[in-house]
Amino acid sequence: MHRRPYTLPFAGLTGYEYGGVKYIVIPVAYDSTASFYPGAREGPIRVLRASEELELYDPKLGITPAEAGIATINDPELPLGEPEEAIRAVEDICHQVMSEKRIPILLGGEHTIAVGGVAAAKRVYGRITAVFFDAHLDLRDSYRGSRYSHACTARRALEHADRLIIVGCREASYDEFDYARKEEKVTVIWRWDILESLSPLAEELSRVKGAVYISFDLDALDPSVLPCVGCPSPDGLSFREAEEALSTVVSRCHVVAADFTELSCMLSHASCSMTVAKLVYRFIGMLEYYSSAEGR
Ligand SMILES: [Mn+2]
Repeated sequence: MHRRPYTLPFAGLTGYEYGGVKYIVIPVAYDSTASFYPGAREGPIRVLRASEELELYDPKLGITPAEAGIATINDPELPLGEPEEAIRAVEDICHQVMSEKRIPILLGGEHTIAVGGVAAAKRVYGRITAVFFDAHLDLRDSYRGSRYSHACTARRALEHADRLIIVGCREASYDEFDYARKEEKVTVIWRWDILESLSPLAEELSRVKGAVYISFDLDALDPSVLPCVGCPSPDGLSFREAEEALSTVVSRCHVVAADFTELSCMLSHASCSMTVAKLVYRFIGMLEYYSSAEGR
């Protein structure tokens, strides 16, 4: 006998035939290497539950993003203690979705799942730029004995990405800082670089060619906006800054996949899952808004 509860659909959207949808939400209830607050595996279900309360019309964008078709697949069963296998499973699912020219939106779960997403994007699109939003550089080669720790996410993603832009960062070990400075493929746009304007990000993106994968570690946001993350860090992005930064990427680049990770439920706060649901839905709205404007 095999029992697995079916996941909730994002924004309560049911009734879509998988064949007709453009956006595939993939809940990834994976956490295995949390070093501060655990609980990220509860993140996806909380976001999906909150997303049922979203208004489907987005008055800021003036569109109904749901009309493009958003389907949610059942969360994959992942080997929690086997990070490499779990990442490979995420890669396989993303590869399938992207091979069908659909856009996977991963809901984490631990940030490490981004490695699977970036690897799949590389396989499908050939050249890939990863744009990471993160309070941390995550460029350690290994952390507490694991090369697949959440603290190594960007370093592992670099094994697949042609370029990596890390945005909103404000925490790093000296070794990571030094590595980022020396590694030609990496550009860091520190939190203090974008306090006044997002032009350093826009300028960097003007040099990007080919497909872009966005990884949004939710600790990029300020803890006053989103306290419930695995590894909070002060002086983060406001919700509006995050929106504008995402819009800066989406309006300039061909975004092929994204993840939103590290919502932790240990510090559960009623507004947190709704904040994430809203950010994800607005992001899908931006993709839709700019793709219809440019006929992508
Ligand atoms: Mn982080």
